[in-house]
Parts: sequence; C-alpha cells; structure tokens
Amino acid sequence: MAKTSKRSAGHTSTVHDQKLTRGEGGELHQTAEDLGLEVMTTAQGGPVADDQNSLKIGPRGPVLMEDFHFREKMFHFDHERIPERVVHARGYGAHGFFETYKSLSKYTRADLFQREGERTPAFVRFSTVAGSKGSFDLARDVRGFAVKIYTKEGNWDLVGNNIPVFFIQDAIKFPDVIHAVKEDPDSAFPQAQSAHDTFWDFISLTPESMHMVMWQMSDRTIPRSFRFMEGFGVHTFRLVNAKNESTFVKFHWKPKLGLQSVLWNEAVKINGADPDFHRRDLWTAIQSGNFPEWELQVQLFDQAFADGFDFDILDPTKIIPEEVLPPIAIGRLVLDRMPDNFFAETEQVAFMTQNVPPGIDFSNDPLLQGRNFSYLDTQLKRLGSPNFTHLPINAPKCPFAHFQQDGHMAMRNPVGRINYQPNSFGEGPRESPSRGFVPFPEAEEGAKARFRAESFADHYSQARQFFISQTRGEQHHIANALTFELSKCKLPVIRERVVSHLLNIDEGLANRVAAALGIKTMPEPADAAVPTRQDLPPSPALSIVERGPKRFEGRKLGILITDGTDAAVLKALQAAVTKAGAVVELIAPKVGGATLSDGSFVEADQMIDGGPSVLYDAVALLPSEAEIDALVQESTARDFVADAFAHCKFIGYVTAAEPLLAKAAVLDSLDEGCIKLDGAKDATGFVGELGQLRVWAREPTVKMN
Ligand code: HDE
Repeated sequence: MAKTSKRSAGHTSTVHDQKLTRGEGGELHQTAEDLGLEVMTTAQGGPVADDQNSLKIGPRGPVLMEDFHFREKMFHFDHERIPERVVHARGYGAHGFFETYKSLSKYTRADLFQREGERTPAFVRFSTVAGSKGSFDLARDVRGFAVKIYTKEGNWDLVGNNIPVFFIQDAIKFPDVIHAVKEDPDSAFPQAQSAHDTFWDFISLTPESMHMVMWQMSDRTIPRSFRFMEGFGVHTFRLVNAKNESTFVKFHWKPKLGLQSVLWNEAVKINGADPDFHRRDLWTAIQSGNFPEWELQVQLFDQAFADGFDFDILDPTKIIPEEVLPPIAIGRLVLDRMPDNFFAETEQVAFMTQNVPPGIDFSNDPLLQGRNFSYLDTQLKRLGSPNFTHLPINAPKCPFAHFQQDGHMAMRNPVGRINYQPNSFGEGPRESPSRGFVPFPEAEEGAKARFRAESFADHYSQARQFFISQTRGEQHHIANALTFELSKCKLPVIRERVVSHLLNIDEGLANRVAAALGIKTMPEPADAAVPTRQDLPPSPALSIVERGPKRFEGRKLGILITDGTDAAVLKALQAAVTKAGAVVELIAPKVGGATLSDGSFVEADQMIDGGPSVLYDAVALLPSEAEIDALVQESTARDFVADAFAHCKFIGYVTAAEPLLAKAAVLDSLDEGCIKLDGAKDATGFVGELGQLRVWAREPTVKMN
C-alpha cells in the first residue's frame, strides 16, 4: 500500500523577508497581515484547510469534482493572462509626480499648469514597440514614453516616444507598418527585430518613413537606460487659454542625467547577459532613492510661425529644430516609486491620446486623429471591459461623476434611482459649459476625399538634416546599423531599394552602405515627390554625443576584484564614485566575495561569468598579484577587458592587472582612456575622467559597431 505523505497546510514561506509596502493610495491590494488574517481563504473567503493536496478517494484514487478549492485555484490560474498590447507589449512603469515651474495661464487654462510649484501625481510606462512581452530590453527599437498625469480636471495622457517623428503620416497605414515590423505571420520570427525583409520592403515602398528611419538607425534606439533618453509628444497639439486663444505646442521630455546610448555590439551582448537591463536599471535606481527626472519643455508657436515654417506642422514625420524654435522649460517629472504589483499597474495601465484636460487640445495631424480612435478601442480588447477606468491605475484621482453603468466587472455604479440626464428630480451631475472641455472652434471646410496634403511631400530634407547633424562616430553607427539590418534582408531588390532612398539623403552614406553590402551597381536615386531636397543647416540638438552630460552621475562602475585586492584603492574608488552620484558593482571570481589586502572581506555583486563589462559604463581592474595568473586563465575575464576596450570604455587598472590587459590584446594599445591607478590617490582623477562616458577617439582603431 502506498504511503500517504501529507504536507502540512498553512505552510508559510520565509523567502520574502522584505515586507511588501503598499502604495500611497493603498488601494491596490490588501495583504493577509493588513486584514489581520493568518488563515488562507478561497476567493469566496472560506478558510482553507489543505492547500497541498487535492481531494481524492483513497491516497491513490481519483480526484473529485467536488474539490471546489482545487477548481477555483486552477480556474483562476488558467485565466491569469490577458492579451499583450498589440504594440509596445514589453514595458516597465513607475509612479511619480509632475511639478509645474510657473503658471502657464497665458497659454493654457489646463489646471495643472496654473500654480507654481504644484505637484500632480503621474505614472509613466516605457516600452519597446515590436517585441512581445517577454522579449529582451535592448532590441534596436523605438522606445515608448507614455505619461499619465492625474490632474484635478481629469487624466492627461501624453503617449509619446523617444523619437520625435514617426514612420507614417496617416493612421490608416499603422496596421501595415506594424505587420511589416513584427514577426512574419508564417514563421513567427524574427522576434523584436526590424532586420528582416518585410520591414525593409514596406519602408522602402514608403518614402515618408525615411526621416524616422534615420533616427531608428541611430543610437537613439539602443538607449543605455530609460533614465538617459528623451521623450517626445511627436504631434503638434494646442494649448488653449481662458480667453479661448490657441497656441500650438510640441512637448519634449529632457532627462536630467543627459542622453546616453550603448553600442550595437554591446546591445547584442547585454541582451544575453541581462535581458532585463532597462527594467533592472529603473527598478534599482528608484529603489535606491536615485529618482530619475525629466524636464518638460515646450515649443510654442502661433499660426503665423506655422505658415512661415518650411514644413507642415501637422506632418508627424517632421520636427521643428530646437535652433529654429527653442524649447521652454515648464515643469519637471520625477519618478520616485515602483508599482507594488506589475500586473495591476504597469500591465493594466491604459494610456489614451484622447485623454486631455480642458486647456489642451488636438491638432488635425492625421496620425493623432487616428490614434484618438485606436487607444480607446484597444483597451476593450486588452482589459476586457468598458469598466477599465475602474481599475485604480486608470481611475482619475479627482472627483468624477457620470451615468455610465453596468458592464463586465462594474465596481462603481451610480447610487440611487436617477441614472439619466436631464431629470426633474434635481439629482446627479450636470454638464458645465464654463468648466468642461470645449474643443477649440477651428473653422474647417473642404471636399470629402482620401487626401494626402501636398505640404507633406518632402521626405528627404529633414532625413538629411538629421544625418548631417550627427558626429562622425554617430554617422558611422548609422551606416553600420543600416548595413546590419539590410544584410538580414534576403532579397537583393529590397536592399537596393533602400540604397536608392539613401542616395536622396546623403550620397556618402548610400555609397558606404552599398559597398558594405556588396552592391555592385549603384541603383538610381528613388523618385521623389518633391524633386529638390532642401539643404537644411545641421541641428546640433539632434546629436547625442554633441550634447553629452559630461558627468558620471547616475552611471555604474564595474570593479573587478580578487582575493588580495588593494583595499585602499578599492575604497578610494568607491568613495569617489559615490561622491559623483554614481554606483559601483564588484565583480569577483566567486560571487561569495573576496578578502582584501587589509584582511577585510567584501561581498561581490557578480561572478565574472555573470557580470560582463557590457553591464557597466566604465571598469576598473584591481586584481592582486597573487591571483592574476588564475584570472588570466578565465576567458570571461579576458572578454571583460577586451570588450571594455572595444566598447570605448574608460579602464582604470593597477600594475598587477597588466597580464590580463596583455591577454586581452589591449596592453599594446593603451590610450588616454586607460588610466593607471598607482594608489588610492589616483581614484579621484580617474573618476573625474569618467564624466566623458566614452573614449570616442579610440573608436576608429577598434572597428567595432
Ligand atoms: Fe501607439 N498604440 N499608435 N504610437 N503607442 C498603442 O495602445 C497607435 C504612435 C505609443 O505604455 C496601442 O494601449 C496608432 C505614435 C506608446 O501602454 C494602440 C498609431 C506614438 C504606446 C496604438 C500609433 C505612439 C502605444 C497598443 C498610428 C508616439 C504604449 C496598446 C496612428 C507619439 C502605451 C495601447 C503603453 C500603444 C495605436 C502611433 C506611442 C494599438 C493607431 C506616433 C508609447 O492603441
């Protein structure tokens, strides 16, 4: 007879010694502790006696249908997943606040912009576009930058990207561009990549995408961190003041820590070493009190400026260069709290471009108008009920009152008898023409037809402007990215068609890509709707490197240590890095840690195999003489150094590290970015250099993308 082994019910786990804290709202979940409950219950509240064994007849007998606890538990599990977002499926969010610098009442009646210093709660979700929910963070892809601000007059959602233009001019083409970039419908690959035939086929047949393609192929699409990237509202919106005067506006988020990207070769390796690189970065920064911050800047302009500007301000494939119209800072966004629960908040948050408070309005940008339909529509599919606004993350934080009722999962229905308007009982909320949202009364007229405005027809001038505004190194990255992506296209005709567009952007770029791809006969330049490309002046604001932060703040130094590492040098480095507002991670042969030269013991954050140098902004090599021979035998230690050098990182090293530098074929090529640490006194100087972030002068010598 089989033995009956019965594990006890009420078994408690002690793994999570950190107590879960609830958000300020405290509304999301209640822990058993909050409820004063020690006993597990079913979802119906019934106490559970045994959660380890299903109900059977005899120890080896069949399981009974009667087991309501088993059935409820399994039923719920079976239904845990909801459809992922059709685009931007992979994302990560955080709570924070928006603070208004000073009243903007001259331009807008939007309540959140009226009072200096006022803070309004906010939630932000960053995302990639093409990949599935479980894809890796460092895909070459546009990043979503969606901001929900819970104003006193309703939620304002600024659903932006980290690139200020888009691939298409009319929303009707959105399903096409997304079908083309996502995995092929027959093979279901490639995942989270634009490097395949269908994407480049569509793009090369859609010249309006050329400006965006230049941004997409630049380092903007491989950001080092969400904290180091810009956000853009993309479209032209309107601000409307109390006198009903309208001002056009473009919104920009500028990261306080400055812009920074990784190199493509790094991105590829980071995806293997830490597919959650961006998530972990945001989580760690916020949990350690280093709250990321962005300034909200606006470009404000009137109809006269719009009429005089080279391009149509309704065309979402165009920017207004910052040198032409300097942005003005109007507030800041600070992210200071991670969600208590990823699903409840980050997964269920529903951003909608049509969520605007009175005082902010739309323009006729056809992409924006189409989005205003799509974002409401998609929430029903994803969240399954028109009552998605009842979810705490989506509910306004201001009082709200309406007569919408019932539907799946209604959690908040109007009380009383009166659920309509007008009514003669004097009950319920009333509309208010003075407080409510009134669209800006723009006069419209014209024939009904499927138009594409002629003023949208120049597809190359700003693409060229973007390219010539990059440093030489950045231009090199664009050429390499195009070459890599097109090398994954199996059909030569697609590669050639892309090159025919590049000829209209920059001949040097086109020749370089064509040569790298082995195209023997140069194609003719693509037909252009507008024959002459305007030669616009470079806009330095478009380069990441030109406007680098020159600070190491918010970055990470990886220090390779062994037993016997010089304690004084290590401590001096740690102190200097902390002073610079950055963090240190220790990498050792064993994750357990190392005993330093002074006999003290330090724990390691990573083992060498798990902590390659691609995870760090700069590295320091502090092995001891006694351990260097063993370290040199480790191929991962050699890669650590070789990659740090090839990725143009600053490398600090002690004399004992020289055999490792030699093994990595770096010792003979040391340059000004490789800094000898002869003792603790050199730590401050080394950390001071790290503000440059990379040794760009090294790049031509290492020939790495
Ligand atoms: Fe989106 N987009 N989009 N998009 N988008 C969605 O809405 C859509 C566009 C952006 O973190 C979807 O809730 C259309 C531009 C972000 O939850 C969907 C068009 C910009 C996010 C949708 C665009 C964006 C989305 C899918 C062309 C930058 C993630 C899930 C007209 C300004 C929001 C969802 C989050 C998500 C439609 C183009 C940004 C299907 C039809 C341009 C950041 O509604």
